[in-house]
Amino acid sequence: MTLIVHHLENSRSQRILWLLEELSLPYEIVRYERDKTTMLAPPELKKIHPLGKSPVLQDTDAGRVIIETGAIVDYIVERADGRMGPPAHRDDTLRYRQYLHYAEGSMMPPLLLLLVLNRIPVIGKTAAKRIQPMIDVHLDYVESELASRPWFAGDQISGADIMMSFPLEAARSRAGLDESRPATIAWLDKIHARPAYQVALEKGGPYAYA
Ligand SMILES: N[C@@H](CCC(=O)N[C@@H](CS)C(=O)NCC(=O)O)C(=O)O
Repeated sequence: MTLIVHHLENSRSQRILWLLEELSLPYEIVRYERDKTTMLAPPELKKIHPLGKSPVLQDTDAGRVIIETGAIVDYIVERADGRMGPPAHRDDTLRYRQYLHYAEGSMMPPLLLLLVLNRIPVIGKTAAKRIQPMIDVHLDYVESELASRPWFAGDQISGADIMMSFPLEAARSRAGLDESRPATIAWLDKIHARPAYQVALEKGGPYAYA
């Protein structure tokens, strides 16, 4: 099995490197730099997949190209015989599934909107103030969840934690996540201290959120 991660600097795809390191699976990385002005991915990424977004996982043996972080996490977990996948307990399984979708489906959209609005002079900053309360609802929910269990799905680290890392790192860097939400900050510190996270960071290159 040859897995190639098409990895954009300072991006969501850092999560895939972290997952592969947690699982000790062999993989290769093709690194891409953002355009310095637009911050978009370079056009070469469109040669791998028409959307030109990262992450993209290429499985050369199977002749497959997979996009969407959650789908890539599922694919890798399957390849790893379920390690880091849905836990055995039914409630934990349901939470695992929820967070796999929640990270990109619910939490990332307002964070992305905030980023875009903050780049628009004057009007953007005013509009951004309306987005912050929406993000706060998510941050309060996550804080209550992490105050009641050590990992997102339950007692064990899983793909749910991998998925939630990027929105929470982004929230800390640009959306007011701070020590006033101690369980979430403790969880971030805990994932950042993991050896696999650190190795992934080293291999991935520039990542402004850790
Ligand atoms: N929901 C998708 C989002 C993919 C996405 O937007 N990736 C960003 C990286 S943070 C990207 O490639 N941005 C560069 C661009 O849009 O050109 C996923 O989770 O894979």
